[in-house]
Amino acid sequence: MSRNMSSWIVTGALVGGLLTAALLAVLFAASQLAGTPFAPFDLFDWMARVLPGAVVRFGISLIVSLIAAFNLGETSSTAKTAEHIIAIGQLLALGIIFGAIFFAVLRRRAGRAPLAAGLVLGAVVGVPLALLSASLNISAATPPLVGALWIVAAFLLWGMAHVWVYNQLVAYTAPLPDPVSEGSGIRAGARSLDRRRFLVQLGGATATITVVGAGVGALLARSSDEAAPVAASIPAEATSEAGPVAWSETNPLPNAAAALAPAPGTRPELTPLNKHYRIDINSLPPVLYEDDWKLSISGLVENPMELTLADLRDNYEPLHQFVTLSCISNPVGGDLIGTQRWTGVPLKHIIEQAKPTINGGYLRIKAADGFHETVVLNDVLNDERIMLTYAWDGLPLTTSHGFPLRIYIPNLYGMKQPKWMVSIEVVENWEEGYWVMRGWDEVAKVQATSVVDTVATDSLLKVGDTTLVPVGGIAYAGARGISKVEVKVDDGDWQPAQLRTPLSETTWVIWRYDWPFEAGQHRFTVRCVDGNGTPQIDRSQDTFPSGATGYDSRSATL
Ligand SMILES: Nc1nc2c(c(=O)[nH]1)N[C@H]1C(S)=C(S)[C@@H](COP(=O)(O)O)O[C@H]1N2
Ligand SMILES: [Mo]
Repeated sequence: MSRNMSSWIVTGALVGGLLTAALLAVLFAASQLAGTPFAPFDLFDWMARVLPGAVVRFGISLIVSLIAAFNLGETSSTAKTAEHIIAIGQLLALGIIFGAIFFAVLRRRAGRAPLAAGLVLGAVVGVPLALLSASLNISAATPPLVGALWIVAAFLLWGMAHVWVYNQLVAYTAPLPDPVSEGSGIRAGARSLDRRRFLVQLGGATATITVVGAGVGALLARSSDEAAPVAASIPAEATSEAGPVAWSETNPLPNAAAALAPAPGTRPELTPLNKHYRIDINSLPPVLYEDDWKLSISGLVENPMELTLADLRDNYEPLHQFVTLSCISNPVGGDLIGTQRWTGVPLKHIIEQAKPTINGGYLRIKAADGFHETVVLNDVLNDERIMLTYAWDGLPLTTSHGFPLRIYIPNLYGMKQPKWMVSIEVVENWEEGYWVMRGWDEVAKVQATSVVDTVATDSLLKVGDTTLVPVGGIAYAGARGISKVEVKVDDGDWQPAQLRTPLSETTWVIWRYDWPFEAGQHRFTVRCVDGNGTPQIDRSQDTFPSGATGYDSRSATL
């Protein structure tokens, strides 16, 4: 390759990077302003769906372990931020590569490039992205066609900008009319200076667009949990003159009179709504509007149904359940677990109205983001706790947590429980759900787990002559409940902890152990036994494919 050619390729990469950064900023600002799709996230989400399960799994566990290793904060929100950065970086890299290739191709013909070449470049990158975005159609507020046209238009402009820049650079480097004439050396030097100055100006202009676009976007950033789409659906229970109020703000917890108080530093028994972990396959949560939404119940039923959110809320007696939800990707002691008060309708009542035919055996649930799962029909008919959920803490579900409707199934990890539900189809045969197809456990029953939240070294207790150190945390075994928690200090014997009355039979249980103070550094390990008498598995096992097992422990210096 000639030196000349490689310098054009490097310039093409630079120009591609600058123009793509500016384009991304404009796409971002528009997505925040007008609700158009943000192409990098759509590309990322598409890849998450089509890449082999093992690759996706590797990516997720790498991100989760990096967050833990470097203490980067709450796992699920940090992981989403990391995904966003990767998504943007990926498209930027694509822009750099295409810029380099484009300049190399143009350079093979002498002279100026036609504008049509830019249209071709824009179409080659923009059309697939637009199609992908329209077919996913997850989080954009604009109709798919509008979103697709916008993306194509933006990329065509981006392609033409490449041609314009290229032609400017050609003009600065074109051979001079009379190479032997006096002074041409000086003029060539001046031109290369002009060329450099042009590139610097280009860098300044694109940097300005990038910063302004990103800034405008960030200022407008529609919080992913904006109230707009849900405004119409506040349950009667939550309305007051002051507007919607969370149930927990005005009601005592059902175990408020429990004898045992949590050790200081134990996590909140009811997870605040904005602190609940969020895990799903979307860069941005799907935005559904109550007015356009219906739950369809079809398949092997005598009486197919279409239910609005108001139907679910007004035509059925609401059921309130305190629920602990855990992600199967939660490592031992991890933060992908939370407890809330869920409100909905037992699915049994609705399915009975739809009248499944004799050969119906399973419910196939589909969600707006393409997620899906299969539930055993008999389980639904035998367990009223399996519930279509429309409220958390007395408020409509937030966009991130599945508005308008999600399912609750006791005893199972979150991967079995679709958010953003759109349909239930009664089918004859079992089918693999989204994560089961990608290698995860078919049943996904929660593993018993227990966690040391706190060794409260600054809240020592005096009882007579002894000083006690409150140690505490949670234990959880799904709907099986917890019958016993034990704590071991260093290599001592297992000592029974006290259990606080839980919020319900399906939530975590808060435990506490007041340990007689001994100076020095100590290691506190916890284990539990579920309500059926089955002890927590002690063998350490990774989250894949059936959920993590093993004991949690924490060191403290006293
Ligand atoms: N539609 C849909 N539902 C979904 C998912 C998803 O990606 N899409 N993720 C599941 C997983 S893996 C978990 S752990 C829970 C998390 O629910 P949360 O985000 O409300 O905590 O949602 C489940 N439901
Ligand atoms: Mo999950």
